[in-house]
Amino acid sequence: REIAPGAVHVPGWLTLDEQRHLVQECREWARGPVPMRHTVLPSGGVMSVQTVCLGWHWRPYTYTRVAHDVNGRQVAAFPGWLADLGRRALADAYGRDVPYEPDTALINFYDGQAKMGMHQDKDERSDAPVVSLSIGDTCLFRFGNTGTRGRPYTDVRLASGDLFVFGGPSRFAYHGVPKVYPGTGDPATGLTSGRLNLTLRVTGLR
Ligand code: MD5
Ligand code: FE
Repeated sequence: REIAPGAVHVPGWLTLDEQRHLVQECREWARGPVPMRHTVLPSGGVMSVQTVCLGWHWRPYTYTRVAHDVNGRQVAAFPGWLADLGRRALADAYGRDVPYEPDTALINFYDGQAKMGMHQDKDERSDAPVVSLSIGDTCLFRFGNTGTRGRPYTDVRLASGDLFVFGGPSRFAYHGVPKVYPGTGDPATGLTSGRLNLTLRVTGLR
């Protein structure tokens, strides 16, 4: 389960009921106030994943309360129950209670063609762990290293219900999603195709 120091994979952590609840909530969050959409990069490129944010609106390379790049509206609040879920996730992954006050969630939807290139998550001003929850189709997740975006990698399949925590020395490692495997999810989650990934984060902003 410990892929690297601080990087812990807990397969099947979410119950089916929890996954169904999260899928329902994600459908609602995807509607607005800021709709889920493909993020446009400063280069002009368009991300293949679709994203909606809670608490803070992420745009490379900043977080704001208001989605200036979409519709100028303030994003939906980060709910207390989701912070509770994040604390339970950390406790189960690390085997001890850790203080954790996430204030933003990035919710990514991958259709069968979507991928995410190797990158580091450096827009947060905090080294607190990132909690990642996967629902729907299985993906190939590529966990790299902190020094370079290239090899060595550890490839891991992330399936529906899996928890991954990235803390300590793994917080700023390169990582990406080279592939999703269509048709591998359980329709009982309420998601009939594609993959949802929720990441809970501490922005360090106020
Ligand atoms: C995903 N999302 O599956 C991944 C899961 C993103 C993103 O990469 O930026 O939205 S989060 C994986 C992650 C987060 C923070 C640190 C590390 C991995 N890491 O150090 O490997 O959609
Ligand atoms: Fe990332």
